[in-house]
Amino acid sequence: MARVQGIKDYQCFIGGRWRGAESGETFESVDPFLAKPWARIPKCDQRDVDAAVAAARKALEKGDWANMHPSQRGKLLHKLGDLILRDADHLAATEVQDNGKLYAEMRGQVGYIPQWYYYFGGLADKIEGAVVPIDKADMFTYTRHEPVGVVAAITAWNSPLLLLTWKLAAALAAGCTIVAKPSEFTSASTLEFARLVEEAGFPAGVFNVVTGFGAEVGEALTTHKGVDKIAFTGGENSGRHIARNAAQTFKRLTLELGGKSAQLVFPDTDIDNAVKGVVSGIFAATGQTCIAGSRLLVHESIHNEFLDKFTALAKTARMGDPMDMATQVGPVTTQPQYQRILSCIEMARNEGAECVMGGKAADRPECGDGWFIEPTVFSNVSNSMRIAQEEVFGPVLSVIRFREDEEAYDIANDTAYGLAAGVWTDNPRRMFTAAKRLRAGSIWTNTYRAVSYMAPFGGFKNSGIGRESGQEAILEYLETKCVWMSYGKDVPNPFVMR
Ligand code: TXE
Repeated sequence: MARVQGIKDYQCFIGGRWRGAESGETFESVDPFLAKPWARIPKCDQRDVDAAVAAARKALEKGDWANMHPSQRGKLLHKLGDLILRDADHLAATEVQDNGKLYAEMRGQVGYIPQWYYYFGGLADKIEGAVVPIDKADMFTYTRHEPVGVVAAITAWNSPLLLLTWKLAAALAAGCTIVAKPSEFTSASTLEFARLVEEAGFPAGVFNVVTGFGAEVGEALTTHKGVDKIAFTGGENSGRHIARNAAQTFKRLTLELGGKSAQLVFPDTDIDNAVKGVVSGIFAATGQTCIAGSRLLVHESIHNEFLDKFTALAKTARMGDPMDMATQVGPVTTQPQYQRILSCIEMARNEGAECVMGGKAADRPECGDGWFIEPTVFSNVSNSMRIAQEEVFGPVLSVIRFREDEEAYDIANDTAYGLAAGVWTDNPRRMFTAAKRLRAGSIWTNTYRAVSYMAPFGGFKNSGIGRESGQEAILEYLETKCVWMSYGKDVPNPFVMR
């Protein structure tokens, strides 16, 4: 796919209007492969956030959206899905120019995104309350599920539209209104996407995009009294800070904060399959994924064979321009992230881990000026090392040996995170035991990195709060109201509880 040449100017989308930031200021978005700016983005501040939240509140409380029948909401979601499909090539190329991930991966993701809008569009008119068979005489009691309100959707740079969609499709189906804030590193695709929301015919104010930095725009949103719920994907520290902000007005909260997921390889597995699965878990997307399988727990009896086969396959990975369909490992998205990965590699060496592959910035000619890191493997890692405990968010694998199954489960669980785990075995007893013993939101057996609009996704422990996708995700965007109606003739004793 072709890149945008020169610098493209973007505007934010507030209350159905395209405009610059109130301050008139902008900031640059940088292409990670070329290490050069390619887009100018409005630098919003508190004033823009106030305007966006006011527009979202207005749309929530009065007018076309507030009065729209859920079936009609579902139709709009469906239409939005169709438009995304129509423009998938363009949206995917925009994401690649912003985040440097492979076009092959982003095109696949964007092509799959419509499914969330179809699925949640179908759910919009099936949000049913219940009649409670109440234990009081002459009383009719029922529940209503109502939209939670104005949602601040704050996303990270690794998969901007997918992460937004996981929030937006459920929130729109529930009847909420949204102020989205994409990462300052990757704002462009969310702004391109907003054009499709407009074209689909959503009323003004239902979906707004403010762009800018976490400390300014993110802070303004997460402390705003007009915001009822925050749905966030990002780093653990930002998540902790946001949860503190949310507590001030008890905003509802969904957090997806990454992980340190383990891939457990048992001796009865098909080694060649497991090798492919572990490679895909850590080197696909250059390891910049919340579900990266960054710890390999391998049985000591197959340790050497596995590692030989693993490094042999990983060494064949083609690095280069992410727009090229043949490229398998692209650059790191941001310069701070590139520096962080290199410092994690240094840290692992200092802790005594043995680097058996990579371990440095890539200086291959095909990498140009991009922020590339060689796929890296550390063996002889102990689970107490920081390299085994901290999320690197890059192509760095830590290899740990185990002897007993129970030991493997204990090591896998010995982390502050709990997002995902991979299990490689042909033994059904191990499959079920691992699924029960591992404390993580997604367990993949003989597969890895599978997600679906139908399957709930989220983390245990420090990996987050709440679930996205699947039927239960809609509950994250609803409040339950209980309505009591007495049809008795007399009001009973007013001095006691009924
Ligand atoms: O994320 P941030 P960063 C992890 C990964 C990475 C680390 C830091 O380990 O190394 O996080 O990445 C907004 N109030 N993940 O610094 O800062 C910010 O503007 C409100 C895991 O890029 O958390 C952006 O829109 N918002 C993760 C979003 O938060 C704030 C994916 C994410 O940025 C804010 C990415 C504040 N005070 C990184 N501060 C995953 N779960 O997959 C920042 N933001």
